[in-house]
Order: sequence, then structure tokens, then C-alpha cells
Amino acid sequence: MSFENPAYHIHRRSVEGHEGHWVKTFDPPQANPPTPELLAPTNPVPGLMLAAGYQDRVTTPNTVQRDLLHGLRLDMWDGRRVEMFVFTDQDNPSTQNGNFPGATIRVPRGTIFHCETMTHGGPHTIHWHGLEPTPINDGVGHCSMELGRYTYQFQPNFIGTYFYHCHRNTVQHFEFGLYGLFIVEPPDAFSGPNWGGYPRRIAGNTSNFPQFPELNTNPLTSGDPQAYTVPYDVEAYWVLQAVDSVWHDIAADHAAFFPGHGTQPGINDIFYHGFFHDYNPDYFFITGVPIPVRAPGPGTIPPNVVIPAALNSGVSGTQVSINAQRNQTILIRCLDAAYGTARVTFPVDVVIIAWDGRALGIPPYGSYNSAYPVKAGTPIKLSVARRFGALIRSSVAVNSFATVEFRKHEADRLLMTARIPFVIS
Ligand SMILES: [Cu+2]
Repeated sequence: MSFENPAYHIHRRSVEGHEGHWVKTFDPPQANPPTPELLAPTNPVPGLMLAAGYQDRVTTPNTVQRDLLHGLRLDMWDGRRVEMFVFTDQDNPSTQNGNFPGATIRVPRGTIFHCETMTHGGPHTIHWHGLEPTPINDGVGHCSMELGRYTYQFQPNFIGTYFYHCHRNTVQHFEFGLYGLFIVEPPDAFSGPNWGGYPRRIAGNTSNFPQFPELNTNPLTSGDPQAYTVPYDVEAYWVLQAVDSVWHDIAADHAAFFPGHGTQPGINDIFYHGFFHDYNPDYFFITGVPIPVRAPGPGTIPPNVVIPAALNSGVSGTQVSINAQRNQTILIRCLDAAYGTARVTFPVDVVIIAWDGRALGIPPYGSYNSAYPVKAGTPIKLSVARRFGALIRSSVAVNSFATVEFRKHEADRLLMTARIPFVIS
């Protein structure tokens, strides 16, 4: 559905006659399925990236490219090399060796989003986690399809923080690095000359928090592209990542540990490689920045880490370590991409405006939830794949650290304590 334009409806159709394509595949598919009901894509970002010099071509107009499984031998902080699975973008030279996490995809709300996908060495998928594709575009390998080449299509309709990841043999392909952030922005975010800069806007309802007075309270049905959004001056990504190097040594082959199928599909399939249940990460990262100490730490990432615009859909200045000014509005987008739980503790009071890509307290949806404050020093608990959005504005200087505790979820045991520099001057 679309709030603006009923012509943009993406229809659903029966899978009748296509069962061979749209069901679970144990082995690489023999043919690449066509995308049903293909509409003309409307995503302006690839063209803007090209014009700004971050890409050297746009293979298909208004379409993002993602290739999967270019082997990346990632050097750990202690010199150990670990085999990763990574995304590349054939249009973007900054991604040619693969990135961990994958380059961030940012799009305006309401766009008809296309991603042309090519896999290497075996089937993969892309699951658009928290977004709302039709089932065959949802990319959950074990219940839709796995593929060699495909054009994913969907229309994101809620401004917020999501992520994309491979969903084939998920425990392996996700943990090995096949994921990246996916951010839905207001419909007008990429339409002006300042499309790659700040201030930007995020969906939220801060009406109970007078430190964020610039809330736009026009109803969503008004057609105002900034309805129920708040501007922010500084943005940070905290992608919590953990790698068990033993897994990567044992299962460097993408297909080595995929289940076999028995004589009765779904009845006597062979899930015999149980070692993936034993997760003991020994390398930890915040948005690709290593925590350069042995577990359990604590270890600290460097100050002033900034995401390159070429890996961020052309948006400049997104931070990892926080370096802001007093009375600026700071938005932190946090994703737990480790295969365990985490506790995130801020050195300042924050307001949680969103969970899992959906803003809290937005009329007409928001009668059952609301944005809420979290005091400095109070841990925020996360589990795998969850995201929160935190807004911060401080009138006083801060020179401290945020703390991330990576935890093993079965026993709730502390694995590593990471510290993120947090400076407001
Ligand atoms: Cu994969």
C-alpha cells in the first residue's frame, strides 16, 4: 500500500504453477525466477550516487546492485585472517573487496525499491528484515526461495532502521558477515541539494520531550512528507558484531553445512551439523571497527570514526564514535547483529523513539506505545536482529563512553565489554 499514490500498489499473486520456484530448495535452483509484477523502480539514490562520484555506473536505472559471497579474508586486530562472506555492489568501486557490514542502503519512504541480486559460488538470498515485501520477495530461504540471480522488489512504507541479510543456512551466512543496514527516510530526504547532508529527519513522536521541540505533528494522512518526523543534526550507527573464528575455519565453504533432504521433504531431512549451536565468538566489532583486546575486555574503539559516504548511500558524516556539539540532536541507530544478546548503556539520558524500524507513539498507530526516556547508566537490552533508535540532546559537555556488553544468550554470560567514545563539546 502507499499513502500517496494508489497506483503504486504491489499486487500479490498466486504461486500456482510456480511451486518449483517458490518453495524451499536444498540445492542450487536450476533457473532464476522472474520477479512477479515488476513495476518501474523509483529509487533516486543510485543516480544521485553516480552524479556525486560515489559510483562509476548505474547498471539499471533506479536500481541497487548487490552481489553475494565474494570471499573476503578479513584481518583481525591481532593479525589472524578470518574468511568472511560479504556483499559487494558492482556499481560502487568502494565495495569491490567486500565490506563488513555491507554498505548501507538508504531510500525514501514510498519508493518502488529494486535490488538486482547476483550470487557467486552457490545460492543465497536477501531477507529485508522488518520491511514488508510480498512473500516471494521476502528472501527467507527456508520458506520461500534461494537463488542465483533475482530482482527483489518492494515498497518501504515506514521511516526507520532496518537491515538486509542472507537467509540461506542463516546461522552460517548471517554470522559470516552477509548483512548491512537498510534505512527508510522521509519521502523528500533525497530531493533537495542537501540530500547527502544534515539536518535529516527520523520518524518519532517526541511530544512528551520538550528538548526536541521541532516535531512535525501533521497527521500522516496530510500528505506532508515530514509528518511525525523529528530533525537530527548528528547520526551514528552502532552495529554490534561478533565472530566465532572456529566456525569460519571449519565451514569456509558456503554450502558445507547445509542440511540434506531425506525421502520425505520436511519429514526426514538431515540436520546433522550441530556445531553451529556452540557459539563462542572471539572477535567483536562496532560497525566494522574491531575491539582490539581479548575477551572479556573491556576494549575501546578509537574516537572520531566516521562512515564513508560511498558506503552510506552518499550520506556524509555518519559517526560510530560520538563527536557532537552541545544542543545538537543526536540520533543513534543500534542493531544487534551478533548471535547473542547485548546490553547498551549510555553516559547521558536518552529518549527511545523507535524499536525494530517502527516509531513509537505515531498516530493513528500509536495508541498502544510511546517514546520513553532511559536514564544515563541504565542498560538497554537487545537480542539478535533487534534495532532501537535513541535521540539525545545535551546542554552540557560530555566526555565519556557508551558501553556495549556482548552476552551469550543461553547462559546470559558476559562475553565482551566494548566502549564507544562519547564526546559532546
Ligand atoms: Cu548466503
